[in-house]
Amino acid sequence: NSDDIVEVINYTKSNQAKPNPEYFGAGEGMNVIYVQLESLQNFLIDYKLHGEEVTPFLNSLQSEENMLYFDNFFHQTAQGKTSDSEFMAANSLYGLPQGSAFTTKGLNTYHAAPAILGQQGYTSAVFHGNDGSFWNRNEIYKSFGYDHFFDSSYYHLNEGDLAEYGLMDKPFFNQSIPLLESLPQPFYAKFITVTHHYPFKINEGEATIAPHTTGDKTVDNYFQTARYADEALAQFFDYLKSSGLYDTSIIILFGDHYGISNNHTQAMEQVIGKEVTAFESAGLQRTPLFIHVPGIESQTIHEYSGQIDLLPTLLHLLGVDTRKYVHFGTDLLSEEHDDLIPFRNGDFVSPKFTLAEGKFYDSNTGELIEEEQLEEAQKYRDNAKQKLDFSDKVVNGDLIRFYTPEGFRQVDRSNYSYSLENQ
Ligand code: GP9
Ligand code: MN
Repeated sequence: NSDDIVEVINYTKSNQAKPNPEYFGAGEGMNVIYVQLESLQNFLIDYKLHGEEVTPFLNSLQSEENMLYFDNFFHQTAQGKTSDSEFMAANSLYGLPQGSAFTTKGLNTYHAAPAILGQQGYTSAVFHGNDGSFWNRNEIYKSFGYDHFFDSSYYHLNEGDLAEYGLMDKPFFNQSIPLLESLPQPFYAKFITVTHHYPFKINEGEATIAPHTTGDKTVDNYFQTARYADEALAQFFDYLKSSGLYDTSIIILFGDHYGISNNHTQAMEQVIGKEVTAFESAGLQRTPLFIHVPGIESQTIHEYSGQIDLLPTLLHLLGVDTRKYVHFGTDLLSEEHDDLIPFRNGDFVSPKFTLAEGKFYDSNTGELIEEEQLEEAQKYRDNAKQKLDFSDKVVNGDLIRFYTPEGFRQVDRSNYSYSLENQ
């Protein structure tokens, strides 16, 4: 009931992280361009196969100007996969432990990024080369307050350009350009890529690196579609630079979730050259995060962080006060950022302890912890569980509908329609 939201607000308020004055408002008024990189895991960064870099473009971003790279950023998705990562990035609420909140909670009330920014003069849009009904996107995006959703019906789907889940990334980005240019600025635009998706198939003519040699087809091909995704992204960046958008936009790139599941442990041991214990497997849930903000100094940041942290981080960069919103993550550029990163099953990572498959590890050594540390580690676990439980309470109870932050207008779903005919 409506009292429950008060308890939640008290909890999230007491866990807020003060913005870092060095970054607060650093991107005020700028466009926002999100790129969700399908299945891209962080072990690919700087990985060499047959003596070649697999993702030379992403690698080069580590030394790009005005770029932050986070090498301890984790995906926190569960069965909702891509949709869970979107859900967290838009709301700083956790996805559900089972199923997908996108599918089952599409009609809930949300205070999502497009709505918050929409009320500050931003135009919001999602670009995705798959059918709009996939993951119930065309419904939940209305609840999030997205002005536009350019799904596959807005793109030319030439037969040779199709991947398992829609348009291949290169034609997808190319064809997105006129759509992007049709938006008034400032905009909040999100691109969801698809080529680098299980089972990682690619035509021979498109492949520019030979597969890996582990003998596990999924793992071996993973490197070829990763290379393609990297090239597609490089092309998109060329456009952003030549059009001038690069200098007026915050750009956030992140991997949505793992591509190689735990069913491929043996092959992964060959890939990373060490035993894949439960601890290593938790570590493999790192996905890359890059944030470009014109004018800031480049840095590689080792802070432990997760997808739940993206929204407060972005809002603070834009100079938006987040105190009145119900967020379960914290600004990862803040001195007070919370570096306890829960996974959806109650496991967690943090700089000190990792809980993986029910066992506590020392995050530095990867060894099981000593008996005398157990009590402290259990507190971490309880803390992680509390975050997940509170978030589930909000999502399952549709509690946001009982709370209207001052100066915010609740989203009216009937204002939104994405079909091509109505544009
Ligand atoms: C489908 C694409 C893939 O439109 O986003 O979703 P996933 O299978 O990765 O959750
Ligand atoms: Mn995905």
